[in-house]
Amino acid sequence: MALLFHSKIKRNDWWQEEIAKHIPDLEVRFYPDVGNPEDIEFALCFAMPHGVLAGLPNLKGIFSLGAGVDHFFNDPDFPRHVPMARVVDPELTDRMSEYVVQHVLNHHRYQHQYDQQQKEHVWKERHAPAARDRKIGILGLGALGTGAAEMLRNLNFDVAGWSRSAKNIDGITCFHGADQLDRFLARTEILICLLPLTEETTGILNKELFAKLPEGAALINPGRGPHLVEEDLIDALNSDHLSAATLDVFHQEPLPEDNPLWDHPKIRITPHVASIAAPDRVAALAAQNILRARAGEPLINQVDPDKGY
Ligand code: NDP
Ligand code: OXD
Repeated sequence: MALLFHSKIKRNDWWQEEIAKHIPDLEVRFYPDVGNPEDIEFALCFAMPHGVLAGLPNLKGIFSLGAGVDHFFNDPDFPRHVPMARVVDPELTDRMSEYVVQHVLNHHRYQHQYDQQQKEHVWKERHAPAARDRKIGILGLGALGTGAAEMLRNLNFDVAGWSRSAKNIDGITCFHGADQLDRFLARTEILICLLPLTEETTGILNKELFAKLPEGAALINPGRGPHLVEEDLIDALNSDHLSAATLDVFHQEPLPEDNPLWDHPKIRITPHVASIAAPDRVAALAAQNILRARAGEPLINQVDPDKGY
């Protein structure tokens, strides 16, 4: 029996070695070299071409190479009955928290405005409030949202978060559900989106939501591109309702050269690098789950196909 691997980053020999460290007798095949589809017991992948997983009749487990699993559900033929798992890993969380802190500090200390001032040779001081008086809001209080919230709290920011179910996190003001979203937004000066991409969250960063943020609020989106309605962001920045935005993820990646987001003076762009799980950790997690699936045990970090994350 074999594992089928697919990633946009081609380091096949390396993955073979990493997986062999844990399960030496597992044959690893690299898409598109599937061989006999009946041999494939597991898949470890990101953005596998649509329909491929549905053609593997003996699959016992599907593992995402990343934290997000929207790439699975985008496939109309995705075999939802096969147990699936995603990556939850402290190092992945720490890297995301670093990204969030880096960009929160930029917005908090007006770095976007100073970058512009430098281009225009303008000397104009702006004094940021104390961190305890800066209100940060995180959409999504899962593995990544909670990690970022805690790191920001430890820098003394006034941090709130919003999730689907109720939470109780030390030092974080927690809101949940559609009924509490407006109250959460009304207090948020720097908004970070760390939601998974689902039917419910697609397009959530839109003009109605921006209108509920205080004047001058900033946005950081390391979630997924389709969370954002790009035209609504451009309008909100042009009208000065929002002051600036940092975007890591996009509807189309790489971001097409002619996309207007590139040149907007209030937008800072990073190329989907907010966080990444180290391959040795991903291979170790997949190996643990392979052994569990073979023993008929539930997977670690199992994804609920009904919730979509
Ligand atoms: P989790 O599944 O751990 O957390 C998701 C959070 O979102 C949970 O708190 C959940 O609420 C909340 N949520 C989901 N749907 C809703 C909803 N409809 N209304 C309110 N809250 C909702 O995910 P992670 O924290 O591990 O990852 C989040 C996302 O980050 C990934 O899905 C991926 O898109 C993105 N990501 C981006 C990376 C990058 O480099 N840019 C790297 C890694 C991930 P509840 O707790 O109640 O279930
Ligand atoms: C992920 C990502 O989901 O890298 O892990 O975006």
